[in-house]
Amino acid sequence: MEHSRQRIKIAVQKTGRLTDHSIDLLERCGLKITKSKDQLICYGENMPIDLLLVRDDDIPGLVNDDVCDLGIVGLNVVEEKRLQLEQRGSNARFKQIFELDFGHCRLSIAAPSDTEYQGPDSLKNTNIATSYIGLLRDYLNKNGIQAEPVFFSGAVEIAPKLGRADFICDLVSSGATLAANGLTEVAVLLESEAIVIQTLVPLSAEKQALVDKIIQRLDGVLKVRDSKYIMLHAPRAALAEIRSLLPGSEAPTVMPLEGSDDKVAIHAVCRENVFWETLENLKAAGASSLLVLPVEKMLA
Ligand code: PRT
Ligand code: ZN
Repeated sequence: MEHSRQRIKIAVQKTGRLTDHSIDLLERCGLKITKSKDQLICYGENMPIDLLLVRDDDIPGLVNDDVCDLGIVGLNVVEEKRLQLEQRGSNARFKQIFELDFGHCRLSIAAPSDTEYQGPDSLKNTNIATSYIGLLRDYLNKNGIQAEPVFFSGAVEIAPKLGRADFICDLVSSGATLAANGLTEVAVLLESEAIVIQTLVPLSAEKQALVDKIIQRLDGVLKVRDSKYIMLHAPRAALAEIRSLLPGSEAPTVMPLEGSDDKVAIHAVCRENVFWETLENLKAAGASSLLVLPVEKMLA
């Protein structure tokens, strides 16, 4: 194994909502890892890339401090860390490079269902329980509201019942947890999803080349996520109409069909999902032998 300084380190959540998606994404980039979730480090078998399996809250810090080159983590955690660093007078040394379209949730303020909420002013002089002190303070400051954040590290939703807070500020996805605790969402502070962050600390040329390679692969995997490869036969006369019906496709390949002067074969990459309705419309426009295939990888 190469010297560990020459290997790329990617911070990934050890166990939680982001773990499987994150590892799946890296495997799609061609990384083979020895999966042992009990370990802190998973070594890449076929590339000089290792995964650090840690708590999600530690990921922005590890990238900020140049322990890891890349990290996969929720935007909520990244923004909270950025605000904490700003509060201490330092700038974050990481940047966001991709949105990953998983781990969707929102950071919201919620109130006991019998609370009369009439906009942010209703938060004045109240106590708000949260583990996102930075993001909550930022929201209160921007709205010019004096309120008291109360730190809760978990089970934030029970704070009003315990008499510890008037409101809560926590992550919501389906809303079932709020409903089960008699709470109603009143304001959304941040829409979040998993993102990839990269260190801003300059890397050696060798390491930078590897980071660029993994970024290019990530880009390729993410770009084809909803893409489909479509093949069909069509009368030459219907070409213009058929092209206009192909969703999100660039110049398709048009090929003559052996033994047929008036028909062509069309192949195209559609950058959106191809629904049954689209196929039915294509057929109505004269297309036949329609075939839709998933796209696994793409390198522009
Ligand atoms: O151990 P570690 O610190 O790594 O894990 P964790 O418990 O802090 O994180 P985890 O695995 O719960 O979440 C990781 C990331 O997933 C979060 O930082 C978010 O970016 C994202 N995510 C997406 C969520 C949710 N959806 C979510 N629903 N994180 C937490 N929740 C919780 C929320 O806190 C509340 O308790 O789920 C409950 C609400 O869910 P609903 O569906 O009832 O609204
Ligand atoms: Zn966490």
